[in-house]
Amino acid sequence: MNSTPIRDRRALSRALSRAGNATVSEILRMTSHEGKNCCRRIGLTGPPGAGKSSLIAQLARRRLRRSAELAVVAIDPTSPISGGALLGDRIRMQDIGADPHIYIRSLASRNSSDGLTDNLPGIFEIFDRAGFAELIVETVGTGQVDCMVRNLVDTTVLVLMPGTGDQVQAMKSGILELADIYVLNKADQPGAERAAADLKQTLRRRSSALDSWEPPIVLTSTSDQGGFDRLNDEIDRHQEYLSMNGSCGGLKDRRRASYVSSLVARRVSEVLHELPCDVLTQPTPELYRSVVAQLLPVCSAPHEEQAT
Ligand SMILES: Nc1nc2c(ncn2[C@@H]2O[C@H](COP(=O)(O)OP(=O)(O)O)[C@@H](O)[C@H]2O)c(=O)[nH]1
Ligand SMILES: [Mg+2]
Repeated sequence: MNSTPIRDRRALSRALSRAGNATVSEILRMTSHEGKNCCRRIGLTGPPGAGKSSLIAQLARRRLRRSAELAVVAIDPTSPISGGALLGDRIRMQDIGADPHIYIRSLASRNSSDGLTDNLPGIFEIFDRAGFAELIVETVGTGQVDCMVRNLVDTTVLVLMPGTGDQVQAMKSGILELADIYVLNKADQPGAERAAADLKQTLRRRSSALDSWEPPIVLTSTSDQGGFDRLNDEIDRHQEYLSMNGSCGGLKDRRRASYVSSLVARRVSEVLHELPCDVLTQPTPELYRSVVAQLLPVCSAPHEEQAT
């Protein structure tokens, strides 16, 4: 595809940092004008080490054939155990990092269980407004974050690998229900075919009453370029499915509702944090009223500003 290189990377980086550190009040001011909201979003999730970053490095060039500019957002846990993961991501993605049409941003999930300290929806909106046609986000595969990410992307890809009981873990945390495409990566390793068959069996039991999309299972491995091509095609097929079924509008409504819900939750914890200690000793109904009273001024701020 004919494309222009990303224009101002430094301005984009600054805007993303501002969004990542913004308070709820600042976020509401930043997002008072709706973005174009037409950036296609693909989420890759799955346990650490399954090969998500390696897959993104392979997928990115293929996606660029469909979009002029591609954003890649890699979210990693902020923990001493996986502290090296961000560096690992950068190494795995360094091949694509030099591409003038690809913008990569690594984010630490900090201590939040839902990834929202990084204001992920706000960060995605910045890519929207900057005119990116497509965005790939990599998240760490632990329950809450995955559920949240599903609310933020169009296509959720769950990446698993053979021989680790990943499917069982995924089932336990409920994420097996949530993916649009399943990838069994490291198909070069023993037990891949077996794991794919088990996964197929498990998915058969999944309720398909909600929609007519049947999630495919794609086997991938660094030693077979064909698997990456198939994954790329399945992503296209899912995006076509969404637009043919008019699901895009519903997805965007769900996305906005989830964003607002997370902002309210975050504002409540901001308010509780700011309250003087003596207010915290009040009986529950009074404390509740104090918190609610503090929420309202922030909600009305953007309108007041627009009116002036
Ligand atoms: N054997 C094999 N190893 C792979 C494959 N894909 C990735 N890896 C390796 O698996 C490790 C974890 O990969 P990474 O992409 O960082 O996983 P992530 O934590 O899910 O992002 C790295 O050492 C990769 O080189 C594959 O297809 N086959
Ligand atoms: Mg990674």
